[in-house]
Formats: sequence, C-alpha cells, structure tokens
Amino acid sequence: MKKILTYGTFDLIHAGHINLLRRAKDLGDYLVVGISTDEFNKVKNKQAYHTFDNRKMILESIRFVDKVIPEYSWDQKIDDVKRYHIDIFVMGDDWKGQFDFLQEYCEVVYFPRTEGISTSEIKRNMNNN
Ligand code: C2G
Repeated sequence: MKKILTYGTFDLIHAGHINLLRRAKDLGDYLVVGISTDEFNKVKNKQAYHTFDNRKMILESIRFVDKVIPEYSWDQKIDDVKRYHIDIFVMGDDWKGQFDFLQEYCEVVYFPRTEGISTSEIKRNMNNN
C-alpha cells in the first residue's frame, strides 16, 4: 500500500484544495492529511473561518482522504512520515523546496497550484458583496 501525506489549513474548501487532494491520492492508495489546528493557524498567521473541528469533518467527508491528523507544529513532519509509513509527501508548489529535507525519508512532490482560486480571494469577494 502506497501512502501519501500532505498538510494544510483547508479553510472554505475549494477546487484548488480538491485538485491537490485528488492528485495526491492518485499517486498512491492511502492519503493522510494533516490539518492545521486553530492554534497552529495563529503561528501561520492565518485566521480560518471554520473551526478545526468543522474543517476536519469536511476533510474527512472527501472521498480522496483516508485519514485526517492534527497539524500543531512546523516540526512534526518527519515524525508523521515515520509514524504513518509515508511513501510520498505532497504539497502545492507555493511550498516548492520548503520540504525537501523530507527526501531523506520519502519522495517529495510539489504539484502546481490551481490558478485563480484561493481562500483569501473567496473571503475578499464575500467582504466586497
Ligand atoms: N492549493 C492549491 N491550489 C490553490 C490553493 C491551495 O494547490 N489554488 C494547495 C496548497 O498549495 C496546499 C494545499 O492546497 O498544498 C492546502 O492549502 P492551504 O490550506 O492554503 O495550506 P497552507 O496554509 O499552505 O498550509 O505545513 C504546511 C502548511 O500547513 C500548509
């Protein structure tokens, strides 16, 4: 069984997130997603609209996703790769190069971001209406 791992806030889930999750799952058989806790979002300077529990529930309902774990620190990735026996780590290419240190433990793949859509853009449009 080929196991895949990715992380994110996944707030106001949209086609860009779904494209990433689908392509990640297409690389293997089992997709683990680390979803940022509300506390870790503060560290990332991100203010999510949905709470961790709501974002987790939504992710768990996506058919590409097999397991959702909390992301509470920048420093948990190596432990997670080992704990879940991950074969491929995946992120969008806005993170290109940032996680190459994981190549010692698993393959690292950066997918092109989906252009023209982002959670912050959605929030901006909502605020302007
Ligand atoms: N993404 C994408 N296309 C978009 C928007 C997002 O491919 N239009 C991807 C991002 O590149 C990321 C994933 O979807 O791989 C989740 O995006 P975010 O929720 O914005 O995640 P981020 O805040 O970048 O958190 O430790 C890693 C961090 O937790 C990543």
